[in-house]
Amino acid sequence: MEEVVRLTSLALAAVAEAKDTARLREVELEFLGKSGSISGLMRGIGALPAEERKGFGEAVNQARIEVETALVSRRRALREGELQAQFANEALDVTMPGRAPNAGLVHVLQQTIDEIKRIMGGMGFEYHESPELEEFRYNFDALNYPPNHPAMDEQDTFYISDEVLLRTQCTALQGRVFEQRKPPFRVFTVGRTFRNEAVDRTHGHTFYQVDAFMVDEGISMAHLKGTLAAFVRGMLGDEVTVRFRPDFFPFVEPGVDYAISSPRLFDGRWVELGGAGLIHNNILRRYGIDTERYSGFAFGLGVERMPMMKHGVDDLRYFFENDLRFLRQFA
Ligand code: FA5
Repeated sequence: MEEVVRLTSLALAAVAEAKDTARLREVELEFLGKSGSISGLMRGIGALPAEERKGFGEAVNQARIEVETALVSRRRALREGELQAQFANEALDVTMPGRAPNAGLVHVLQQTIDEIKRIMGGMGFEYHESPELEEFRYNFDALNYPPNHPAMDEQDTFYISDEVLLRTQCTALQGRVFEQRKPPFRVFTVGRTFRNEAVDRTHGHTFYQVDAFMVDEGISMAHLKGTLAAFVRGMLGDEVTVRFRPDFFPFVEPGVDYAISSPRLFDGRWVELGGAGLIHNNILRRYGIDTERYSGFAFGLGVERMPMMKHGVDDLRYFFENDLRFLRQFA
């Protein structure tokens, strides 16, 4: 009997001292497991005198129950503590500032191109893609340049072969459309153009152009000027005025260069934006269009000029240098 009391108090002390549930499991096996010391007491029961056996058995069971109860409550307490520790360990501070996402921004020229497409589209012009690597015949022949015409020298460019070149003007789209479409139509394109140019503040070897043209009955210079004015006002504000001056391009007659000015931009100075005119009858006839019935206008312009005016940028080379300090100003 003393052994029962001794083992019980040993077991209870071990339970109380266990620091974690793993240790508790060891204590359980040590005393109550199959070969545990309290379980082992029962094995000696046969050696006792018969009248003591019942009392001894009851005492051992009592001891077992007592130790088991202690184990259960200690385990609960330890588990609670272990969970608390785990929670503390895994705690997330949801108020901590996050990592700022590293978002890019749309390049100022692309912003301008998107705006051009929106405004031209709004005026009923269909957008057409056209190739940067262009055939000589579309870049020049189809546009009424006679062979060896000096006007070609103004657009000296990069030849891939005698027939293929980097286009010098987006007007090269005209022949491709005239081959496939019958009037009326309104079409435009935006894209890169290339010229073997002495590069300076306002001239690049690579730059963007918009080119638009429209063919319908009774189209006149008035439609051209009205369309251009609506377009540049959409881009740069309602106060913009458009000035025409006579100019020569083989593919228009009459031809003009046009400049724009706004009291709010560039100190009201005139900025030449592009060339325009009524599509030359030679071109219309070449594509079988009845010039008694139809006429058309065309205009082209340099894209960089617009953000230069709008933001007071005095050198177009900034647009192509990819200096983020410059580009981030247009976020
Ligand atoms: C043309 O390219 C004609 N295709 C425009 C045209 C279209 C006339 C339809 C009539 C009818 P020009 O070479 O002037 O024309 O160029 C047009 C515009 O492109 C210029 O006014 C200018 O804004 C821009 N540009 C021309 N060369 C450069 C360059 N090297 N760098 C930047 N912009 C340029």
